[in-house]
Amino acid sequence: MSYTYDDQNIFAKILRGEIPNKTVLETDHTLAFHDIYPQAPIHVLVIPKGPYVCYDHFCQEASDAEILDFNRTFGKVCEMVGVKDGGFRTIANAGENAIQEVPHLHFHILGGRNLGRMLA
Ligand code: DGP
Repeated sequence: MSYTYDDQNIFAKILRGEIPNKTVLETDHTLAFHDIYPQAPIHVLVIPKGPYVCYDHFCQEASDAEILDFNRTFGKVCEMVGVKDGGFRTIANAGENAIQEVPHLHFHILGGRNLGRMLA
């Protein structure tokens, strides 16, 4: 499966500085920022800076440096926003069935309340 990246998506615009964001952490390859429509007291998005539509795309085409940076940044962000003690949920929607709204890979980090069961 090949992916086509739309560089007019909202996160591409955030990465280009065309739309403001509330940054939690920025590294060479990764940006983490607060979700504009938080679904929990803590709701942060972690995105690679590279043009990847979804996690599968990222895993197939990102460099080792990008993958390492994304994962290490994810861990640092969890520490920074304080979700580790109470626990948290990570979601990465991909494609139509998951109703992915923004076609640029993003990991949601949700925490700060009991999130209920997801896989019921
Ligand atoms: P998803 O359905 O997984 O594609 O989630 C997209 C998320 O992106 C959703 O929780 C709302 C968030 N979002 C959409 N537009 C913006 C924006 O302009 N700024 C920020 N910070 N978040 C946005």
